[in-house]
Amino acid sequence: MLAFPTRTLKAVALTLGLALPAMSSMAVEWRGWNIHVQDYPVSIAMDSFIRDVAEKTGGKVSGKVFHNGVLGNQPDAIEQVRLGVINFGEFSLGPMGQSVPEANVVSLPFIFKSIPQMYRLMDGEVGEAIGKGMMARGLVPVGWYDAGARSFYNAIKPINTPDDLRGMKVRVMNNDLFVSMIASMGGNATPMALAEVFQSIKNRVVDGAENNPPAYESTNHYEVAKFYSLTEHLIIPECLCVSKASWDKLTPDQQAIVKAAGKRSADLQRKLWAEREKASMEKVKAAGVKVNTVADKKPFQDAMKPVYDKFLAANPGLAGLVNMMRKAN
Ligand code: BDP
Repeated sequence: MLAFPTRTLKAVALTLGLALPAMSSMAVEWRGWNIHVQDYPVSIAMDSFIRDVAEKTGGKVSGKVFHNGVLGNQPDAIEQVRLGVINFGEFSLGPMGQSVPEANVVSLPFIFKSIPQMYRLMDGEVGEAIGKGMMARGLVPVGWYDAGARSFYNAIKPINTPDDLRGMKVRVMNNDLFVSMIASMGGNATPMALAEVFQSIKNRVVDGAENNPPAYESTNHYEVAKFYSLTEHLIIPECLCVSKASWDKLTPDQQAIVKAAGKRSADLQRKLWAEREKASMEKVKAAGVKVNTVADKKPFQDAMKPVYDKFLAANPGLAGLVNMMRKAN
């Protein structure tokens, strides 16, 4: 058999208008989606991931992460990665629930009992079940990142009981579960892209939102919503995901490299996250934010019953997983 260099084959194929099968010897350049600012734990870990991949594949798979959401909002970006238009991204499992039903189990309020428990379950059975759901819908999870716990902030008053949210307009991420979560406490939820939240609070289109300390701080929302109430109602992990379309074009060796780099980047992200959480809390307090802890979370947990009932009625196939998570220590 005659051996032609890949370049020649490619040129011939192009001239003849033929499609070439994916060739592992061809170098690819990936684009990565990220919503966060450049010095955010997620951003640093993603940059390190793609550098690591480039180095270990000898430059065959390299790329660049586009920070600050410049490649579009999160719900759109999830679809773009599913389609392979964008090669990888770091997503909250919150908005991902709209395309991957299994991911919704972590968007049930108070489902995890603590961050260490979330790690344990995500690194085990729960992560596996969600990962399978993602794979079936075009996303390959290569690392579970930490996003701490989300709490309410607003421009009006501290939240101490579910009733304090009555009548309040609260921005939520794009997922029906969060709309019913706010409704169950008598508030009005507005799903909205993160990029619009600052102006919307400033102009009082909404009264507040909810997020973890680093997101509250890095988006400057603390400048316009000065009450931060530590309800910690949602612990939603995040995922570094590769598009299955891009993944399928890699050799098994390259796939192993990408997986290992994803795992290393998650270890780095989790370490950076813990540090940033502390720094963000200090920064917002120094800026005059009134932080209150919520001594009794039970009334909030009790208020979530309709959210669970509705979810389980609509997703009977996920009841086993949800029950397992609720019983887990
Ligand atoms: C942050 C997540 C980010 C979400 C954002 C939001 O890291 O992925 O887009 O919350 O509330 O904590 O939209």
